Amino acid sequence: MKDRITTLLLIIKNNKILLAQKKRGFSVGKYNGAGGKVENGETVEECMIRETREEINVTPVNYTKRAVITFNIIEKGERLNIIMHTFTADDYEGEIKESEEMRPEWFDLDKIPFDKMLPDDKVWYPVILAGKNFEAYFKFDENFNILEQQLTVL
Ligand code: 8DG
Repeated sequence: MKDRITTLLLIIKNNKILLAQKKRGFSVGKYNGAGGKVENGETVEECMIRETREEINVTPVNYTKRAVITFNIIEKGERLNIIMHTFTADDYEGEIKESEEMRPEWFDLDKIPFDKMLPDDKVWYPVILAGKNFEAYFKFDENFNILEQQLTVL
């Protein structure tokens, strides 16, 4: 089975979280952190910083790796593991700006729009927000329903 390495960054500052609404791609209309696929020769950290600059125009400050989440999905009829290295940052440099890909927006931590997010997010965001690091696995069917899930706090 093929693997795809990706990153995600959540900026959490002053009791608010910065999410961004995807303007194109597989999860159009949904809110997510900044992130994308690791490119050739790049470390996951370099990818996380590059994707954040490209998508919301800021550079993360004080970031930490918090989780590795594996999404086992079906793409073009084949099972694929998307491995997502998940970071948080408590600050950033620069000015937050909308890009062609994402429209950023701050949310209170108790008003995260899970109904407009991918279905696994409501499972693992509370773990991150509780300050814990973890590893998780989600298996999806072709309609992005969760078939199996595991989460281990580290
Ligand atoms: P491209 O469209 O420019 O080719 O791609 P990209 O920006 O490099 O990557 P992408 O495939 O659009 O990135 C998908 C992002 O979404 C990446 O950060 C990983 C993340 N992601 C999933 N599945 C899930 C999920 O179920 N929940 C969350 N929160 N994020 C997810 O791929």
